[in-house]
Amino acid sequence: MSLELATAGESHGPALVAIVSGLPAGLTLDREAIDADLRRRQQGYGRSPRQQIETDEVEVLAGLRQGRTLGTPLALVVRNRDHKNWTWGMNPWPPEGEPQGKGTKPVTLPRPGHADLAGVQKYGHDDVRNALERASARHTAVHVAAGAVAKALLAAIGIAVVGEAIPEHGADTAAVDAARKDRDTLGGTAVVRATGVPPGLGSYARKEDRLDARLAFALMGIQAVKSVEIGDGKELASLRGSAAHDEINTDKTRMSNHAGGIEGGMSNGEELVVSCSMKPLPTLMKPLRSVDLATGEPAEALVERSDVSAVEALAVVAESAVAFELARAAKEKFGGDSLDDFVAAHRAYLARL
Ligand code: EPS
Repeated sequence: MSLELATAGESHGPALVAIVSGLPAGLTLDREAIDADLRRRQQGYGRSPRQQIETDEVEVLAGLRQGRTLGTPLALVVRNRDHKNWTWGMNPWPPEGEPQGKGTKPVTLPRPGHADLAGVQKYGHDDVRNALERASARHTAVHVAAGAVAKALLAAIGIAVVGEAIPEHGADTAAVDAARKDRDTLGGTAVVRATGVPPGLGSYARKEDRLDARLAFALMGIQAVKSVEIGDGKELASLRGSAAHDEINTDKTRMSNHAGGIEGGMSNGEELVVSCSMKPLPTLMKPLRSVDLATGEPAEALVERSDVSAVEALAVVAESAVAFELARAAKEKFGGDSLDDFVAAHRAYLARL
């Protein structure tokens, strides 16, 4: 059974939820390891005051018994603590009593660069909040919880995945301070590396199977990500073939790793190196020009509490996305309804190689 992830949840609604299906039975999960990744995602210089409200922790509702997976769908929940301030405005049901708290008035000032305008046009909303709540990067929290589960599965076959922010732009404290002073925002780049990846995850058989295409899809699906590179990425376009490719040693390792560990849509046994870059966040304290959807008049875009930079969080979210996609490819390759079967298939494959 393939590893799949489904999520739901609005930024200021009661909770974010995820269902991970296709996990083998018998995988031990460590609640503290999942919560540690959730905490890592909340950190980083330049985050919003929202992070002082949230203390993300995972709850498991199904699929786990006494810390071990049952081979049934795993249901994860991360509560939005800020919801207590939005119980009227983000109530799933028609709220009772007088409007109170946040989110009671319709938002009509779409932010350039956010999902606001196209979101209300597409779905026919008259309140931008109906679009922005789900478009918010808040929901990456539950993706990180699912990624931590994927990392546990990968660890069983010796694969480790680590993301880090490149220390420039939104991951540079001086640049963040300067942007905050100017009431502006910053983007930046995160690199994810995976070690222990055996050759042959993914396939050249169909474009949907290609590991590079799948990683690009997973990373481009993260809010604000605008580009993805595998290995040396677009820099390879300016090199000659003789300088771009990774020559092969007799033990089948490589003399270099320009390819970032992927050739022909498959892992090649070298370290996997993938990077992604995010644009500056679109909620500006010094708003850009927009339109008031209620009046049709020119207006400044919505100003509300937000991050100056979320690049450090991107590194954790990207790590989770890569981990989930690698776990999915590993599950396809090695199968197994139980963890023992999965691990045994991996061991037999390495023995054959
Ligand atoms: C976000 C806007 C901000 C961020 C949020 C993403 O939310 P708020 O308006 O509630 O301050 O804090 O990120 C998170 C809440 C989080 O946990 O990462 C957006 O518009 O994408």
